[in-house]
Amino acid sequence: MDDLVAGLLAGKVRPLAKAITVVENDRPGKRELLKKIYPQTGNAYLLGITGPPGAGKSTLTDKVIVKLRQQGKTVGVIAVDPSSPFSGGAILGDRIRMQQHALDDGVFIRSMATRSHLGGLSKSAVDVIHLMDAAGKDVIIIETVGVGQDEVDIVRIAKTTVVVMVPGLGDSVQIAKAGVMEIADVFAVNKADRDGSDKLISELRAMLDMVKNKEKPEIFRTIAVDDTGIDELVQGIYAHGDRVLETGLLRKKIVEIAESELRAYLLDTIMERSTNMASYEDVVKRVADKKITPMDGVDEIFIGLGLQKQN
Ligand SMILES: Nc1nc2c(ncn2[C@@H]2O[C@H](COP(=O)(O)OP(=O)(O)O)[C@@H](O)[C@H]2O)c(=O)[nH]1
Ligand SMILES: [Mg+2]
Repeated sequence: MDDLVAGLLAGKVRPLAKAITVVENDRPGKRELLKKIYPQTGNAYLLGITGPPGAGKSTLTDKVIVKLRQQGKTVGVIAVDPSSPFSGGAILGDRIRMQQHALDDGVFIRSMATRSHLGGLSKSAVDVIHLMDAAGKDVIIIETVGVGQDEVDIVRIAKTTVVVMVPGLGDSVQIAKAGVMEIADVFAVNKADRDGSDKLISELRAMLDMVKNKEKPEIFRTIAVDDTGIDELVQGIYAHGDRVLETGLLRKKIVEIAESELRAYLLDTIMERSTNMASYEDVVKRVADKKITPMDGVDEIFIGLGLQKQN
């Protein structure tokens, strides 16, 4: 364990890969490992990249990595694929799209399927972020598909979130979906080589005009496949990051992240302990049979767990 932690903190590739396996597979030692590295986290720039499937997120990520490497920054990437862990299709695609970095020790890419869990952050994704952070990655890119709540939540922990959009996917639907307006710090209108990007941008602007109490995100036009607009996008990302720092929002965000992490663990812990209780099934059955209300069921479970019932 000590060797693993030392290697990880020194930024070595193998220990990081090993530590990620421990965390993802819930191996023994996970808790101790996270405890040891946790004080060393909080230094990476967490960058969320989200948007609909096929928007070009992985291609864009790949191009952003190139820029960051040119600036001498080390990069971690977590590509979260919510599709079936058995299909592997998108994960394979990510590997292919980012494989130019396979031999670069300054880039660590991990694709993972989201596990089924009860709402909130995908804990293992967050734990993997902590590991990469402790391993000294300067920037950690979290690529998620902007569909489910899990993905939105993962992106919530990012300092800057880029929402990738493409023309012709039913623009207003795209824009209205999944609280895109709330989560976007920066927009990338990708596939600008295709028709309709002007229309998409003007629709976006119109939507943004209606959003109050929030800084208007900058919109960048990109063609990820031929590296167009990537410099500007990276600059826009850093400009946003600087504003977050200046406005003192970072501390607020850090506390929010801590809170949502705590919440995810709290929920998981309660669920794990509850479902391990002998009477759990019985409580479920009685709720199903309308014998007790779910509220009363919760009281019973809490009492069973030795938690005091509130008045
Ligand atoms: N025409 C065009 N195709 C693109 C562009 N960016 C990405 N693509 C293509 O769109 C497809 C999906 O890209 P990918 O990065 O896997 O999308 P993701 O699902 O959002 O990660 C791939 O075939 C890319 O080559 C672009 O700017 N223009
Ligand atoms: Mg992808």
